[in-house]
Amino acid sequence: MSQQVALQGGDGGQGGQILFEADANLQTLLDFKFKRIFVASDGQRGGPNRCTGSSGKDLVIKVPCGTEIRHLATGIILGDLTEVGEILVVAFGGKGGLGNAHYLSNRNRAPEKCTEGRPGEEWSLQLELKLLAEVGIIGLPNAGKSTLISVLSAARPKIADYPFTTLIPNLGVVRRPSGDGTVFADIPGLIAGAANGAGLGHDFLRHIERTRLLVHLLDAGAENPIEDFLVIEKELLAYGHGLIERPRLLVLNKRELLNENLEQELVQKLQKVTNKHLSIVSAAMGVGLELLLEKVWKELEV
Ligand SMILES: Nc1nc2c(ncn2[C@@H]2O[C@H](COP(=O)(O)OP(=O)(O)OP(=O)(O)O)[C@@H](O)[C@H]2O)c(=O)[nH]1
Ligand SMILES: [Mg+2]
Repeated sequence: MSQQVALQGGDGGQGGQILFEADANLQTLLDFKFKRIFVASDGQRGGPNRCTGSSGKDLVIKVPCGTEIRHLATGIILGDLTEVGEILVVAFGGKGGLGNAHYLSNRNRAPEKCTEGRPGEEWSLQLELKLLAEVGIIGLPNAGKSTLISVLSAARPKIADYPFTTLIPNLGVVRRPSGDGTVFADIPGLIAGAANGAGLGHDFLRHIERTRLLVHLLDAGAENPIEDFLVIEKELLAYGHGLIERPRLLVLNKRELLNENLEQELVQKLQKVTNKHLSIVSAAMGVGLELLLEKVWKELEV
């Protein structure tokens, strides 16, 4: 009798599934530089007495919030994990095989037949991190972008009087009068030809793709702030992804470097060329920042 039971083999267990989960403690995708292949565990063999094997353990891969997951070959976006704890199942485990108990008949009480389990899904995926900031600060190198975020928020990025001080974006939370926080991103400087790889290129602009507002910072002490404005506009256009249509506030920084007459003249010229209202600030001296923030909050209300 026990022999007969032993031959009624149960089904194999389902293979584990693979899923991504957005984790608040991760800020980068660096872990994936070193580990690129992920395999969930197999389902267990079926046991005697029609006992189904246990399912394979799921494999949970943690990624930072803001990770976009694409199918590598087609580029189709499978998911965009923006909220902490958000989950995307990317591969289902293979179905377990059928044990011989399925082939029992009155004539054959100990069939040697069974069905093999199916392989689990296998995908090549591309992960891309796009920061989640509502406001992006853009401009040429040295315009004072990092200085601005450092005076508006608790962020403490490196600040220096040479170009390309910022190499990776800095995030800072700026408090509204209501106490709510809004995330600002200070990104590396753009230069003419960035779309073709000049300077640090323009790939980092993906980090401001999700912003609702851009603050374009101009250096009042530069030789030609109007030309500087046009350079950045051109690069935004070249980058695409709708950035050129994003609402922008134009801000002239380093105000104290201009005397009153020069300031008037420059402001008028800039307004004519840009057709935009201009905020004039000194990030370093903390001048004009309250007015600037008022404008930011107003823009974000819309
Ligand atoms: N005079 C004056 N200098 C400023 C002001 N804001 C920033 N700076 C100076 O400008 C220089 C560049 O400032 P950063 O904040 O590093 O400029 P950035 O735009 O982040 O530069 P990159 O990271 O290289 O793109 C530093 O020496 C700052 O101290 C300002 O309002 N007035
Ligand atoms: Mg900087």
